[in-house]
Amino acid sequence: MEKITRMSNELKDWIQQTLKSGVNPESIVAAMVKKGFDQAFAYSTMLRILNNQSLKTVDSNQTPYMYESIDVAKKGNIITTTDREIKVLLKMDKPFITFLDNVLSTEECDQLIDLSTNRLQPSEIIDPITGEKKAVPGRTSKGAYYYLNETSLISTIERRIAEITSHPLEHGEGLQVLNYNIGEEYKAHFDYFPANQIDKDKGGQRIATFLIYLNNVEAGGETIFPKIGLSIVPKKGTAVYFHYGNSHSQVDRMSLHSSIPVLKGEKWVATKWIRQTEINPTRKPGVIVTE
Ligand code: PD2
Ligand code: ZN
Repeated sequence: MEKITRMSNELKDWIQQTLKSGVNPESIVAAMVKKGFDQAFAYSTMLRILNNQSLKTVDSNQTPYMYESIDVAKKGNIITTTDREIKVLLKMDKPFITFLDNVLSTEECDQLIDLSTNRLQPSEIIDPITGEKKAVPGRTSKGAYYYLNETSLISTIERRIAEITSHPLEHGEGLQVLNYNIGEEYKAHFDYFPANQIDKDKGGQRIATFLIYLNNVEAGGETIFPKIGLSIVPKKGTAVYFHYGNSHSQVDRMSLHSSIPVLKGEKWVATKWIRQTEINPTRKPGVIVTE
């Protein structure tokens, strides 16, 4: 169904009144999306109405997120690893996002797709209430999961990610390869865990995501950051790296993101979620949908 991208004056008045009555902007946006509004449109309208003051970026029980300097941002426009030169294409501070080119070679992308094709299973999320894994309509892709250093290809990729991000390989969850067919998507979510599901003995909170694009998608399939109106178009061998957890254990709600439906072709990505400390490498990954 076509999403609504126009706003009547009545609706604008209603939003202003509702904001005045103390309702949180994010709840209003969520209500608009439920009513059929395009999410990016709903956020940009809300920002306009708020005179471009930033939207609330934290849980109600969290003090404002404190942005800290991120190692990648200090590495210049070309990041040199032991085996590759990575080119920085885009940098953003708040939320911290960087888009990188030449992260994987064409051959590495193809090999990872080949390795994963027979291993795909319906993707699951972790239920934020029960903590159990389950398939949900909001995440229609299929996924293949790998243990740390499972093959030499996985090992090479993991070492490279660790060198680029300066986060030790052991802080990373097992690599996850996702495949989306036409119409498949991953609705808006945060990658970090709700406070009640952080296991301090198993790496603690997730603080960053390294997402590698393994193919070009003919139409659709962008990774969207709806709160800032950013859309990343998949390009084979590139990666988006975003950071959302600081040394005070705060999480950045500006990191909300989604993968919009593939319209033509298919989409392959590899995701590495990074934790605060070393995790048990036998644990398989999962993601929380909270919005
Ligand atoms: O495939 C994507 O673009 C995407 C978007 C949002 C992947 C993830 N999140 C993820 O793996 O967390
Ligand atoms: Zn995600």
